[in-house]
Amino acid sequence: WQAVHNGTGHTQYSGQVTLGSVASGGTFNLTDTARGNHRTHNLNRGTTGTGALFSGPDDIWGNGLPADAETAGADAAYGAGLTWDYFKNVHGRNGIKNDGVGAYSRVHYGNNYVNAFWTDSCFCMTYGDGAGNAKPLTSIDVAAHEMTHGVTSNTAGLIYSGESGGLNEATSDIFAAAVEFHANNAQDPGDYLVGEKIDIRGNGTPLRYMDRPSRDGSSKDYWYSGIGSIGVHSSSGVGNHWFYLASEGSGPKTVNGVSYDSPTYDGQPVTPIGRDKAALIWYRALTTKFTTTTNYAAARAGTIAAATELYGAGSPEVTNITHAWAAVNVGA
Ligand code: ASN
Ligand code: ZN
Repeated sequence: WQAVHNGTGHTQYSGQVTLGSVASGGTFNLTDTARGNHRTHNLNRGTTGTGALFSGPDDIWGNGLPADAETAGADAAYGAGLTWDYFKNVHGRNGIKNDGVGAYSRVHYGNNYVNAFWTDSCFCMTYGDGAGNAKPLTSIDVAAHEMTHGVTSNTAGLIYSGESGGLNEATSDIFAAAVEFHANNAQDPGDYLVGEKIDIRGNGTPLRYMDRPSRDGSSKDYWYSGIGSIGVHSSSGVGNHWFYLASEGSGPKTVNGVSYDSPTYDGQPVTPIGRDKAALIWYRALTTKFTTTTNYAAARAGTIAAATELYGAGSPEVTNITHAWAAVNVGA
């Protein structure tokens, strides 16, 4: 006999949250029946296998501190739930494969592991605990980034190298930002930064910036011939910058207390359409226009086609996103 519950998570990054859980034989486990039975597992420093489904005698998960093994589980479960809800509520997508079936999360991967990743073969996402100043990689944006890799794999299938690899990475950063804004969590409000909670470099800076991607020292603000030869986490800058410009426009701006200043390649200003429309356009392009080999020129064409279907030929949305592509040096 099983009963669906709503447990209480005490997360490290997002405060107290509600988590889907199941009661079975006097114990509770972290299975989210409202989201395709998405499960959260503890690898307990292992690096292979499924680990153990989090379970316990109460329905309280974590204490807000990383020393409690359940805390990372609470954060990961919360991030997966927010990402599920975002794709469902905003895009009408019912899970990673749009079939209502949940994935699973694995936390406490290895020792001092400073990364997180999605794996197609296990249909799962995995989180390290960080090391030194770098905290556990279980923030909302990192969870949304990794889960979005699953969505990309099951839609456009953007090959993870060259320009399509940069677009694959940009897609994960774009929806990471969108999920974080949509969540509207008081402890972790939405921003156009990636991994700002993790302190991965130990100096308080985020992993990536979308308003001016080169702020991280390696990402590119603008397309150039040969950008397909650099790392996918750097060529993604062009797509991230496009999304920022389309959402918020060029120049200085403060959103949720974070200050941005987004430049343009051609020096021309970009008028924003807002992040909700920009995200709808990207999702429609990802799921109906992009293919495994889409490059930046094709992404421009695909988003313009998607925006034309959504808002009409000659609409301000089409005009402004076209300007945003010119502003990242992706021309006609
Ligand atoms: N965190 C990285 C990512 O999702 C892991 C990787 O580089 N494969 O892109
Ligand atoms: Zn990624």
